[in-house]
Amino acid sequence: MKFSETLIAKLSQARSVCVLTGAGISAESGVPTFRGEEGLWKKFRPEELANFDAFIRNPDLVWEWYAYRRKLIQDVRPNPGHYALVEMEERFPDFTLVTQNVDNLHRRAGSRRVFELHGNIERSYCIECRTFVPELKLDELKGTPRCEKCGGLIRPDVVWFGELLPPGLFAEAEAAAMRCGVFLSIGTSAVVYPAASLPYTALEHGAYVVVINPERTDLSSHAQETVLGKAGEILPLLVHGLSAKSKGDV
Ligand code: BV8
Ligand code: ZN
Repeated sequence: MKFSETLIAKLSQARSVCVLTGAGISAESGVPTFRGEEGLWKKFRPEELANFDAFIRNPDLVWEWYAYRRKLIQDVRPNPGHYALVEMEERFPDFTLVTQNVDNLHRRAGSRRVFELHGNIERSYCIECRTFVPELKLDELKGTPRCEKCGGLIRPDVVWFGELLPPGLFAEAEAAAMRCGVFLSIGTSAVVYPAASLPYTALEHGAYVVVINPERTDLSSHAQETVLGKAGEILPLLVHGLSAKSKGDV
């Protein structure tokens, strides 16, 4: 895999790097993407499940779906793509990892500063008294869990369509996109907003924007580069290429 001189040079000089990830970075761990062939949305339509009204209409159906995804995520492990981003966090003084994924795999890989824009499927809270409930025992999960304090419905701590992102978090992600020298958009179709606006914010502020994806995305026609391939294969090579550069091997 030969990376462009420019990409290696830009990354070698960069003090500030911002990364946006989507479902694609977890694909090689065995987590289905949303719009891929085996995509999650193929079986379920988002508006049916990932929004508050659907939850109120049929909380059992929505919990069945989240329990299915939580079980799936519990049985997989981070892949070399996740671990390469942990190494990047060590390497760059100002490194910001922004993810749309709710699968907790970046944290499990060891990434410390992770902006979970759309929440985390491993957390849940009461819609009435907002109490966060401790670890929900999945195998005991029959139907919709209730709040021990007030009896209210418990929901997963994820951002549903039509819901605002965690206040402040998106503003911090946007600030990172504005100040970064290099912005990597990894494993995302970049169609869900406002997350998908981050690479464009970086472009407007002069960053070198690179798409890493087995296929071109809407962003590819605006980004400086699109590196075609799987994140779990590309990212370790990129980190390796950088360290080789700094050791002056190349
Ligand atoms: C909001 C959590 C304010 C839940 C998710 C502006 C324009 C148009 C629409 C809107 C707009 N602003 C707001 C909207 C509405 C909406 C939206 O964006 N709709 C889209 C569909 C058009 N946005 C919202 O509702 C947001 N809230 O705006 O609030 C507001 C309030 C009221 C009214 C208006 C506005 C909230 C959005 C958050 C929704 N929650 N997830 C859950 O997970 O259950 S979104 C969910 O879907 C994910 O988090 C992610 O964001 C998205 C899926 O995208 P990807 O992760 O990119 O996955 P995908 O499958 O699409 O692509 C995978 C890619 O990986 C592919 O390109 C593939 O080629 C690649 N790949 C595959 N294998 C690999 C790989 N890449 C690398 N390596 C591999 N091995
Ligand atoms: Zn409660």
